[in-house]
Amino acid sequence: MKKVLSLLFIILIIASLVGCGQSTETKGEAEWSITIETGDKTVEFTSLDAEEVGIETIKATMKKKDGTVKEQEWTGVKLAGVLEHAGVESFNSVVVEATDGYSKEYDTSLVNSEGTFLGITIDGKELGEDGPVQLVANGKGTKWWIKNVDKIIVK
Ligand SMILES: Nc1nc2c(c(=O)[nH]1)N[C@H]1C(S)=C(S)[C@@H](COP(=O)(O)O)O[C@H]1N2
Ligand SMILES: [Mo]
Repeated sequence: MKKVLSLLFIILIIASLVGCGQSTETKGEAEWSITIETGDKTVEFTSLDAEEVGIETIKATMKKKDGTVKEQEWTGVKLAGVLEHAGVESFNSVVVEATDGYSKEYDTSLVNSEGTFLGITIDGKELGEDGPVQLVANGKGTKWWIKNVDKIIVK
């Protein structure tokens, strides 16, 4: 009887180890990835990293050129949280660049603002041709809202 029990115990341990192996494998599938360049290293920031940082629901208002404002409900991760996750401790400014080459430079106060974040969904929907991620700058004009974010360069 003792032999049977210890055999069962060993099988249980092996089964749980195999189970762990599988869960780390499924963790490898990121939906999107952007690049973060710091002075000394280049790292990837993926949808899985975003989940680790913590995806929040944030309301943001865009100032349109005709003077009107548009409020939308976003999910995303704060830019400051992205930088912290990438191990960035200090910076003077951050350049956010899109796949089409469009870019803007954000100063420390704008980067650390609650309303500056990597937006992932807007009003419950994925971003489609503006995505997979868009830089949202709550309260700022449309030129600060960078679609198709490709790279974050820390200066
Ligand atoms: N990737 C990318 N994002 C961008 C731009 C761009 O050229 N490329 N232009 C910006 C500017 S100047 C404006 S006014 C708005 C235009 O957004 P709309 O086409 O949705 O009005 O996108 C902003 N984000
Ligand atoms: Mo613009």
